[in-house]
Parts: sequence; C-alpha cells; structure tokens
Amino acid sequence: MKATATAHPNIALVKYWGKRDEALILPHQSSLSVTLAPLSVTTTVEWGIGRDEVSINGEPARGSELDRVVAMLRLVRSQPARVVSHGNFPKAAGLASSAAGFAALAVAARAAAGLPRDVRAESTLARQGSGSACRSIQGGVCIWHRGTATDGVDSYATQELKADHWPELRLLVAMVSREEKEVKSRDGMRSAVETSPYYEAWTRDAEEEVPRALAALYAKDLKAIGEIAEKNAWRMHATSLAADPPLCYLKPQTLEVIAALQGLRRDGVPAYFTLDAGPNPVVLTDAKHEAAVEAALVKLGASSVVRCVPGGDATVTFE
Ligand code: 2P0
Repeated sequence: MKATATAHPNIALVKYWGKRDEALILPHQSSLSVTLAPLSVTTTVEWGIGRDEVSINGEPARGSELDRVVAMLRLVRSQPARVVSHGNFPKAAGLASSAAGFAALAVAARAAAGLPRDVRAESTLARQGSGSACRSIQGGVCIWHRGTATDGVDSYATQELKADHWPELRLLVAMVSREEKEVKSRDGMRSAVETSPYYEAWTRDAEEEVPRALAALYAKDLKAIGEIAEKNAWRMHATSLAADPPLCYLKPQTLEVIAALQGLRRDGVPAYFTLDAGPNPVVLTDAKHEAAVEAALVKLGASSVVRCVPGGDATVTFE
C-alpha cells in the first residue's frame, strides 16, 4: 500500500495556454515539451491511514495545494493517504515544479494502489492534477494531444523521442528573478481565454506548430527548433499581454537576456530562448557551446544558471 515515484519537470517548446474544460483540465491546443534532468520530484504515497496528510518539501500542504493533491488521490481510491514529496530544486524558481510533482504523485498513487504501470492512464491522471504534468510521465520529447472527447479520454501525452535521441541538447535556466509570480498560470491562462483578442489565433497556430517542432527535434536542428521555441514563447506572452487586464510575466532582465542571445548568434554561438509563465528564460544550446552560453548569462546578471539535459521516464523507485 506504499510506493515512491520520481519524475522530471518539463519545459514546453510549443505551449499549452488555455483550457476548454476547467474541471477536467482539457486544453484548447496540443503542446510539446522536453523533460529536464537532473531536476526531479520524488513522492511517496501510502494508502490506508486515518486521514489525508500531505507534506511538500518538509511543509504541510494547505489550501488549494492540498485540495488539488487530495482531489487526485480520490480519482485513484476512495480512502485517505499520506503523501510526502520532495523536489531537488526550489518551488519558487518557476521551474514547473507542479508538472514533476503531479506526475510523481500520479505514478506513486497508482503503484501504491497495486495498479500496473500504464503510461496512458498515468498521463491522464497526472493531467487532472496539473495540465503540464501529463507530459512528465515519460522522458525525452512528449506531445500532449488536446483530444476532442468531452470526458477527456483522448487528452494525454505520448513520448515521441527518447531522452537519448539528442544527447548534445542543453537547456540552461537563467534565474533572473526568484520572486513568486503574482498571477498563477491557471489564472493567467483563464484570463487569456476569456479576454485576449489574440486567443483564437494562438490556438489555431499550435496544432500546426507541434509537428514542425517534432520534425526539427527529430533532425536535431537547433536553429529550426530554436526559432519555433522563440516564436511560440513570444506568441504565448503576447496573448496574455493583450488580455484585460493585461498580464506581463517578463522583467527588464528577461528582455536583456533575450536581446543578448541575438548577439551571441551573430558571433556563431547557437542560443535560443523559451519562457514559461515567468521571467526566467530557458536557453536552448548544445554541449559544445554550453560553457560560453552559461558565462554570457552570468555576465548578463543571472543569479544562477541551472544546466539541464533531456531527462528520462518517471520511475517507481520503491514499492
Ligand atoms: C506549458 N505552462 O505548456 C505552459 C506554458 C506555463 C507556460 O502548463 O492549470 O501548471 O495546472 O493545468 O500546467 C503551466 O500551467 O496549469 C503550464 P494547470 P499548469 O508548460
């Protein structure tokens, strides 16, 4: 009745930004992401105790965080559980800790209930905790298919390329701000759906962009995937900049980093950004140029740079 699972966070290169069903977490668009190692969250679930107890990084979970964890547990079993979760990176860093957290929770909750590994079922369950978590069940490059069914049965992620497909790919997280963001992704995307005049154009573009991004990754074409990632990040943020009230996740230093990448490229260093719903750019480059890009990011004022490579599948580490 007890199991432990570990999952990596992921960064979307073609982003999810908006739900067509808030309760089931069904997206308006498909998305594509890469998992980030060595970052990970490890979660233990133990069924059959007196009442639900949830601890995250040594602190008891409260409020909406607790409610979301308990809601996912109830999708697996109608009895209470103890959940203990630890990440090896700070939650406030804006590094999609909820994606790794809900992916590890989904895998551990099912394993502790005696259910066999089933990546589709795990991805579908993880999606209902946090949308992007469905892309952290398997490693490498995953696509979350938006699906069309009203009950969400066809809205889950599939692995398209394994973590070792492109071992030279590097993803550098440039920490330019550690402030907790004022508007959570969930609220930011809702306001974009409801008020942004650009929303319809944004969703239309995604379905065509996903296969183009996959082809660029398959070909290990850094320029092609970099240009897609940058265009997609700009468009996601533009959608929210045009919302009412407008929502800007970027800080002055975010723009400084972005502008400097153009200079690096002119000097022959391949470096392209993407952004989550936050100010810290994630820079795509290759192993050969990793040190030069890291040095440039530090010089631009990044307080730290987290170096990542594509990560592997979520694993059950203890049963
Ligand atoms: C993504 N983000 O595709 C996009 C890009 C942030 C920017 O998915 O409401 O925590 O739990 O489904 O998955 C972050 O939002 O939101 C996110 P919910 P989630 O990675």
